[in-house]
Amino acid sequence: MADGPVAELLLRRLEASDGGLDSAELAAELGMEHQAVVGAVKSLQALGEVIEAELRSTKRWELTVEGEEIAREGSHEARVFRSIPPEGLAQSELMRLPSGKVGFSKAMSNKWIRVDKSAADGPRVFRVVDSMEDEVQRRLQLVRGGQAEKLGEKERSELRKRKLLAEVTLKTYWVSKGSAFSTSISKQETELSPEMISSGSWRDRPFKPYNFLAHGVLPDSGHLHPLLKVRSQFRQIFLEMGFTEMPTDNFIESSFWNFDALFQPQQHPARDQHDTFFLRDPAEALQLPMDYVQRVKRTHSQGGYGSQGYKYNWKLDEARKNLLRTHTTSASARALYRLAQKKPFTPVKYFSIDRVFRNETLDATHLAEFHQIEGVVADHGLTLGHLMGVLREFFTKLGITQLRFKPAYNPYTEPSMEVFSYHQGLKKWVEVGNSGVFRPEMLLPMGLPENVSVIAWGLSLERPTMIKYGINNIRELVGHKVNLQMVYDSPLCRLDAEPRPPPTQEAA
Ligand code: FB9
Repeated sequence: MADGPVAELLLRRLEASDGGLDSAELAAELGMEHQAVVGAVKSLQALGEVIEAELRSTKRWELTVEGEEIAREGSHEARVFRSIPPEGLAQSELMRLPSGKVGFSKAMSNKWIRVDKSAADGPRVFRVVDSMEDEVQRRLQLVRGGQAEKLGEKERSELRKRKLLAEVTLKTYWVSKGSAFSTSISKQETELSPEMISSGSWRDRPFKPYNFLAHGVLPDSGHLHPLLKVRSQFRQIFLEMGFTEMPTDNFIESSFWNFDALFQPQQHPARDQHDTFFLRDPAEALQLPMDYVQRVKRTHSQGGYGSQGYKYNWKLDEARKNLLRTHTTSASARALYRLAQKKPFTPVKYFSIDRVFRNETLDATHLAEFHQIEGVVADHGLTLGHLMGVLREFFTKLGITQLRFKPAYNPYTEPSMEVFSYHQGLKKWVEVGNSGVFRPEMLLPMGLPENVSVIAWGLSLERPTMIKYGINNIRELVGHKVNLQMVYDSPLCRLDAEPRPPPTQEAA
């Protein structure tokens, strides 16, 4: 028989039954595991209309492990009673018995035994009655025999309170004949083989119906971390806007490109241990374009290009110090310097998305590293208006339309603006980034033409990812505490679409 002996038995019982049968009762009758019958029901269901099977959940009483043991060995109180000889038993000795503690108090409350506290060598326990009925064992055996209904509610709840009995919900099937019911079912073909076609035997062979609703086995595949899903969305946005990605394949940077080239003075607080991870080995950058370095030195110490500079003694050693880059704006500086070497000047749009490192106080939204997203546009006569315009275009593609700009300060941009957006879900204005126009003191020493200005902005990758995926603590997103299931189950990221609630079970 195609689907195994259980299915055969079930069909014959169904044939014999009037109306239908319950899978649990059939299992009990056949003395087999309910699961085996459920397996047969499922395989017969897959054959189409042979049977109808309606899932039912029935509550029934089952003995717990301790209940099973008592049904076999007797109740603790009964065992205590039996262990007391006519001359009594020292209470201390009785308490050492496995059922001692529990049994003693129950036997006492059943007035089966008594304690003589004044006995010579300490309290002694004696029988009060000659024999007793182990009602508990009897009742548990009743349940074990499937006659739980014989017990009264009170008796049942007492046994449940003693954790000897538990009510379990059993999912059973009420099986009835289907429209194509027969006790003999031939194996349904699942494959149309060349032989069948050449022999024509396919014409009279039953084929298993296709289940087009079957989900199919999810192919084992890699799973992109949510951060990488959002990163590819941001990349897509920049590429759509005609930006080119800057190389950022160096976490280690010199103080020169990370700070000095950006006209950030050497005594700026961000340049000390508290904000920046400096390197012990390799401690110093050896390769620096010295002619350009001299111009940066002069701009910092004496000024130039219409700027008074910072009037301090700029030190090359300080600029040589290696560190973990604190922003990808260092990569922008390198890219703009390379651009400046190419004459004549050509306008460019650059972007970068990569890791930056800051020795900051750690909290729920800050780790010592994050991914910075940066956009840079270099062209003739760009103004703050152009910056606001490109920011509107950029954030609109993120699904963020309501923007507000707040004056801010960065050592390397003047004017600078923090960018805020009104977040519907959070019902508040959220800072979504920072931006500004790079200072001439940064651009002219590179060799960029006078009338070329460069606008730029930056934000993090983690913040939008946390908001998109509803993650409140960055450690759930990044680091050793990340639960990989979150990565496996993380839905596709559509930045410009309202976050959809995770699919509910029945939809799944
Ligand atoms: O990402 C940030 N916020 C943000 C961005 C997007 C977003 O999307 C939601 C889906 C809707 C939500 C929030 N911020 C920048 C703002 C804050 O989170 C801020 O508290 C933390 N900032 C980081 C730095 O923290 C020390 C975010 C990070 C940041 C800040 C500034 C820059 C880059 C990253 C920059 C820059 C810049 C400026 C001028 C020229 C060139 C670069």
